[in-house]
Amino acid sequence: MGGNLASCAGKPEATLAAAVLRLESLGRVTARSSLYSTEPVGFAAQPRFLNAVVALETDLAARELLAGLMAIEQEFGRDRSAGIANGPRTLDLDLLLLGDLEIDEPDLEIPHPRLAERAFVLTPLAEIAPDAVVSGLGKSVRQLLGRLREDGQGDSDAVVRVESMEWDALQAARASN
Ligand code: PH2
Ligand code: MG
Ligand code: MG
Repeated sequence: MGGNLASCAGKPEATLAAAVLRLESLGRVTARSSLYSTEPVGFAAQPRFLNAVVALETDLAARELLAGLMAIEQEFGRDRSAGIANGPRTLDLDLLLLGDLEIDEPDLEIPHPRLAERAFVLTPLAEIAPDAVVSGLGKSVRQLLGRLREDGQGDSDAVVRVESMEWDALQAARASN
């Protein structure tokens, strides 16, 4: 998940925290990474992003899950019509992995096709699923992140772990539900 514009929920950290709660409508959130401040990739002239990764246990099929994620993006004001590719957004919910499923269709690719190149994805993903094997690539998340770092990515301010009251409060909110 990621975002770099304020939404109806507030700042991006509030949006991401609120989105985790909404993900509970699609299944059970079983793990979540720390929150990271990340350098924009693909289009530089925009604010830094906040990114995180969560694990969701769900009975939904890939397409149903995708539809659910897009509906939640819209609840938080995601406007795809105004979008520059890779540009600023209130909330982006991308499907990274779904078990060992592989789907290669124009509007749905699993595993996420750019996952292995993106430190802002692999760093939080490695926190919650270092040993997950990325189907198609046959490599674990930990291996992919190691390779990215060898290639010189992961310079000091590209992906920085941040503390957030909103994000930390989530645990308490979920526990009391
Ligand atoms: N998402 C993109 C493009 N670029 N950069 C960062 N740092 N974080 C993102 O989530 C991100 C991005 C397309 O979805
Ligand atoms: Mg994305
Ligand atoms: Mg997306």
